[in-house]
Amino acid sequence: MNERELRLKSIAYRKTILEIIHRGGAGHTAGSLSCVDILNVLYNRIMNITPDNFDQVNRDHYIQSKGHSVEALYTVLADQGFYSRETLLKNLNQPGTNFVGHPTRKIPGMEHNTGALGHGLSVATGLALAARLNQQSYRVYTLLGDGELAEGSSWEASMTAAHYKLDNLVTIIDRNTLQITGRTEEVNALEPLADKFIAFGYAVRQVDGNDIAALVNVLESVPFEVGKPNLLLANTVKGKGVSFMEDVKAWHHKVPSDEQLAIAIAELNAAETALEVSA
Ligand SMILES: Cc1ncc(C[n+]2csc(CCOP(=O)(O)OP(=O)(O)O)c2C)c(N)n1
Ligand SMILES: [Mg+2]
Repeated sequence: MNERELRLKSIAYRKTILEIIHRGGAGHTAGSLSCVDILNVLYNRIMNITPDNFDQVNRDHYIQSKGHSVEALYTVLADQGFYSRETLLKNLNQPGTNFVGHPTRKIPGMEHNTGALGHGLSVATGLALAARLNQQSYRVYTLLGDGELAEGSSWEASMTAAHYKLDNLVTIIDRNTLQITGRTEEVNALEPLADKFIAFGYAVRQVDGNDIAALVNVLESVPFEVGKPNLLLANTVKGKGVSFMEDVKAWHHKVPSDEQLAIAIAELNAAETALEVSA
């Protein structure tokens, strides 16, 4: 998929995320919008994960440690053909469904249960180490929130990943600078974040995590350094793509009203038209 197609996909994904959260009456709106460009590039350009190979071990693996942004992942998995978009639209948060507010392995294409923050990197590190031990060629990708880094287990896993020189592990931080209760730097400061990861033994790159071309570029350059785990600091905007949601704390898990949904969809339609006209 080329860059223009990927950019159109991101707009379509954003519309679906908003629609399912609106219909389902709950969800993590802004965190899904901040990371959806990353998921788009991973699933449509970088990773080797399909409904046909999902039961095989020697394919890439993706663990979404910031499980609360499951609406972005549900949307992308539907588009990959793990289930239909209609199934997702109809079921999110409905009684008796498996399409609940955090990832579970009851959903086709879902690698691991997450939602309690701080677990994904440990599991991803284990999977990456297993590839090394079993002489398999797959890579393991995991996405963490920046607020999530308050969980100490992420740093324990980082020590292990560096110790075992897991350059088949790609850890991406959705660095939107907000967590649930405010700015990360006010709640539990992270900076200097890149320096911390370098000190833990990662090869670190930074990218605009809402820029499709930049994401393709950097993710195609993995491994960043042979013998070191990869860390991508993806600078994103929480609520990206919808003017009144961007960088606003309250949209962490606020649900758009009918009117807000209409305005948001109109904005995304305008972005889509602008992209089509520029072709
Ligand atoms: C162990 C644990 N503690 C608390 C929570 C509640 N919680 C859900 S989302 C969130 C904020 C996460 O912030 P961040 O990782 O920055 O996510 P993003 O900004 O990408 O939405 C918190 C504290 C949780 N899910 N798990
Ligand atoms: Mg955050």
